[in-house]
Amino acid sequence: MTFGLFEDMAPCRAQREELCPGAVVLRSFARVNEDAVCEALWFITAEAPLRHMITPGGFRMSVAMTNCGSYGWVTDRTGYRYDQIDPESGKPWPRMPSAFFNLAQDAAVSAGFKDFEPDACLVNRYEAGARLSLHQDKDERDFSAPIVSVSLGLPAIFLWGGLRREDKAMRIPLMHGDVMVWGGPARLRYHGVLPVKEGYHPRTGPYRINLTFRKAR
Ligand code: MD3
Ligand code: FE
Repeated sequence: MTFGLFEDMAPCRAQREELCPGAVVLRSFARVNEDAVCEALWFITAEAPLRHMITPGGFRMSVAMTNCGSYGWVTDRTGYRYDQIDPESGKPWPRMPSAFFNLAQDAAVSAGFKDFEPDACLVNRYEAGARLSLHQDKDERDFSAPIVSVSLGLPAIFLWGGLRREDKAMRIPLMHGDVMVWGGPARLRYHGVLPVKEGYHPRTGPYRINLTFRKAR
């Protein structure tokens, strides 16, 4: 019995695509422990509900967000920042579950980054039509740490640009369980997500969920 089980699981961590130095896609990497990851996710969103934040320009983001870990990424009319307090509740963000931390650390090691200790996990929830326009992630203090991102639920097309906004972006399909690691020279590249198509996924229902793990401080 167990042999059959392990034969099924082994290929999960085998597929890896190197996009450029510092950027790796680990296909299905998060599926090994997806039960624990999804369960932890519902616990976090119960404590710190997903919400549509307002950008400094006054726009409501189509992606709903929350955080766990010591720091959470927030935006409001005053700007973008990492904050130890959830502005909606006035309380600290939920702790980062060990299933999250271990997944992020394992993925970083697989991509060649030892000693990744994320202190922030941003949870992004995409409903049908939600998108993220091209941007750089620059609010972290130290760009030497990688970013690990985990895709769950509905598929999406990830836009992967260059170091300048005008650089032509490649389109990379991301499926449930895919994990990407971005470090080194890839860390400051522009990126985004095309509008998510309507659908239903047994794990997440009508949504795509993305977890991004960072070293904020
Ligand atoms: C490449 N999230 O939260 S994850 C974000 O799918 C964000 O929700 C997207 O961009 C999402 O900031 C993309 C993949 C990702 C995350 C961070 C990166 C790619 C990156 C940082 C630098 C370069
Ligand atoms: Fe980003």
